[in-house]
Amino acid sequence: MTGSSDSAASPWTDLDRPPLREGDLRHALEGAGGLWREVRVVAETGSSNADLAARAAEDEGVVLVAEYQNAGRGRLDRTWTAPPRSGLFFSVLLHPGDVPVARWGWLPLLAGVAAAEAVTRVSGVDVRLKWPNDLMVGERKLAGVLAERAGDGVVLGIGLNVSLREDELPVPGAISLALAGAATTDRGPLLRAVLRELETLYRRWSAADGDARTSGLHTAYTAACGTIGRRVRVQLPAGRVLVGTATGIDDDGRLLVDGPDGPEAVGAGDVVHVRPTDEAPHAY
Ligand code: BT5
Repeated sequence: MTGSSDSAASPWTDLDRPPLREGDLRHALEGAGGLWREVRVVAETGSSNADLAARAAEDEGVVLVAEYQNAGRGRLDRTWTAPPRSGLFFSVLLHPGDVPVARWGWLPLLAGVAAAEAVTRVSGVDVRLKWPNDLMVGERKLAGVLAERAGDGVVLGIGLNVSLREDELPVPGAISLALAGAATTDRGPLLRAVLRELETLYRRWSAADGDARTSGLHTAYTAACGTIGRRVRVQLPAGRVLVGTATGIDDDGRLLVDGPDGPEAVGAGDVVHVRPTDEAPHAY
């Protein structure tokens, strides 16, 4: 799992991208009754999500941070790619055992809210969520969340672009904090802030038995979500495309879309924010 990232690192990376300091992170986060009981930083791995999924039987509260992933995972078999130390790539293991499984679908949304709030606060960059849990700066993607069921647990993974230059972006629609004019690109404080916010929201949500309304998560998500009120084009899993106006989020975290056939609740799909002029002409 661990190894040297030398093969993938350029001299520029090593000079200008200092490593995360595991000791500082552990000191700040571990113990004292907090959720995070083990924080580890590895130089390289395939996927931090895959590594923690293999450890799903352990107690919750493990955090694994990779300085580089050579097989980073996105949703739906897609990939997450970024140069060594250019961002934060980490996963956490949770066991929301007391919360009804039907409500676990809120966890990736919760992670999105926590990351967006913490990153906005520390970096000064206005980060909004694109449903379900992409972190966006304007219409460009800053970070993504991947939640995977593993045994009795859930592995939440977050990939956040911090110092990538324009020519390093893996896809044209991406952005980094540096490119967005962030007040800081120091990854330690950013990671600590995200993990603290994640702990706060997770405890609140768990204490409310996963009820998004009474825990305040529904309100927080709605406030952070830039999709609501927008015209959207949704690529649904079955291949159908739905175009309409996003009006809100239901109690299950689904996106409510007012489409040509009336209101619809979308549980999974890829959303594109569209300007009315971008829409394909309606077929009458
Ligand atoms: C996601 O998937 O956005 C979830 C990404 C989660 C990555 C973290 S890193 C730590 C943990 N360990 C893992 O192995 N994964 C998690 P999705 O919505 O499917 O988006 C993937 C798509 O985003 C790709 O197909 C690309 O188009 C684009 N993409 C890939 N790398 C990107 C990057 N660095 N920045 C912005 N977009 C990227």
